[in-house]
Amino acid sequence: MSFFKRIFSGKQKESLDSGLEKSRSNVFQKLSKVFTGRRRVDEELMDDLEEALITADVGVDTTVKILDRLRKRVRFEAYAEVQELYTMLREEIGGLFAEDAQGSATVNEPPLCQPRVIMVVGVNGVGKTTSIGKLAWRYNQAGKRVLLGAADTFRAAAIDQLKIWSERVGVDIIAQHMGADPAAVAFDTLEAAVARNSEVVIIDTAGRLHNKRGLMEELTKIRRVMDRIVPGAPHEVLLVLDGSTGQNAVEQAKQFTSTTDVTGLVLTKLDGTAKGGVVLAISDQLSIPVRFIGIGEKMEDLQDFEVIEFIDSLLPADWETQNA
Ligand SMILES: Nc1nc2c(ncn2[C@@H]2O[C@H](COP(=O)(O)OP(=O)(O)O)[C@@H](O)[C@H]2O)c(=O)[nH]1
Ligand SMILES: [Mg+2]
Repeated sequence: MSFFKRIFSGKQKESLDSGLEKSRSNVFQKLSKVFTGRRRVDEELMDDLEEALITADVGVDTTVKILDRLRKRVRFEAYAEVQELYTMLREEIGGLFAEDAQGSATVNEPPLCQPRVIMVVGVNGVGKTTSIGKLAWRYNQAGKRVLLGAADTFRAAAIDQLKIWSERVGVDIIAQHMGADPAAVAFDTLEAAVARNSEVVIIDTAGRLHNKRGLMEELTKIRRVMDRIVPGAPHEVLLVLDGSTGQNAVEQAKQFTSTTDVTGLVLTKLDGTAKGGVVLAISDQLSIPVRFIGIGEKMEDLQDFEVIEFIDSLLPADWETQNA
């Protein structure tokens, strides 16, 4: 039995499409410039395509990988019409990520231990608390008993924000006063989870930069305390990244994951940006899987990241007809 439905429903695809609207039109605009008025695939066109993908936030390294494959194919097939190149592009990107995604196929595995403890980390304002609310909603919808822990005690507003989400979703929350020791809140939350027989615990944390030593040590302390109550906790550490920051999100992910054990990534705010191509860069560049993407501010707006659906949405198969 899996936690969430594995199959992508038509409704999910629809919201993914509308969430990625800005990114898609950005990619289209860039590709149109490459393809318009040209009939033959030559090296100049390939260079332009390369540049288009890089500036669509797919990033240099990932673009180079895709273009290498495409160049080999174009060379091998000796002659290619510009029309065919879009199809080839989709195929090669799809192939690249389908291979990469194989190792991360455990996205929706059921919990192995109870309670399953998820700790959420990342810098300020990226969407941690919002993603926790959405995630709590999904677990709640899946019939799980969820408990939230407000371990971001830095600002009173942060605690209130999580409380509002807990009410909206209809799940319990453990919170203390502003300025309380985050590790103590995590401790209380796990104790309560054990007592209440909660199935999923999600711990919010204060925004921190990977290079702020004191704050990073605080994370270690929170972990240690949780492990004492529920051995092995946290079972998941989700790093939240703001997708609208494009390549900065890639850098942030690289730096954060080099100092903290992170098990999965959450990319938020893809609805408000044309930089959605960055998701491809991140899932190619990091060995940690992108688990969820945020495509809006509503409860339902957190989706599993499914690479094939994502590519389909960013580069639809019927682009030719749409743009004829
Ligand atoms: N449009 C959009 N806004 C989001 C998304 N995720 C978070 N936000 C907004 O980003 C802002 C910061 O989110 P918050 O959860 O407080 O960030 P935190 O500081 O990391 O906890 C809020 O205004 C959220 O509503 C998303 O997927 N799409
Ligand atoms: Mg927050």
